[in-house]
Amino acid sequence: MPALSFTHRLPTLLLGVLLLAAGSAAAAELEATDAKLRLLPGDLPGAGYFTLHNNGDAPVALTGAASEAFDKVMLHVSTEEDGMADMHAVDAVEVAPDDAFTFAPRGHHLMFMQRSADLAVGDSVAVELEFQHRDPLSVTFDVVSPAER
Ligand SMILES: [Cu+2]
Repeated sequence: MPALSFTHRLPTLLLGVLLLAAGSAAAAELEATDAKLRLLPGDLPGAGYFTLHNNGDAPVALTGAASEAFDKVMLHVSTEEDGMADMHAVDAVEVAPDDAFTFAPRGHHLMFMQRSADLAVGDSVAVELEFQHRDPLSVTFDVVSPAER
């Protein structure tokens, strides 16, 4: 029944048009949601988690990140071999069009090293996500305690 399926698709189409009208197409193409920085005490590195949404029509490759509050930010992935937790650096994370990639505990994360600014739980931190062949994306990370999620 073509008429019925058209009716069902209509609200989605309308929503898409409204979203495009609300913001610039460039801003909506790539977005990071649920960005959190898990702060550890002292000089211990913090871990960043977020979901990167690629709403565009070309793949994107996240190649790094930077923040004024830390001297160094790295892309890491956690691994577990023979019950031993470890982590190593990742060169890039690719996200296909219409796909999303989640950085989460025990998986990929941003490693925030060598803190250069005072931070406390409840603060927010500006982080630039860096990509291959495209401008960086500025994302605000909420600073959370290690006990959170
Ligand atoms: Cu790490």
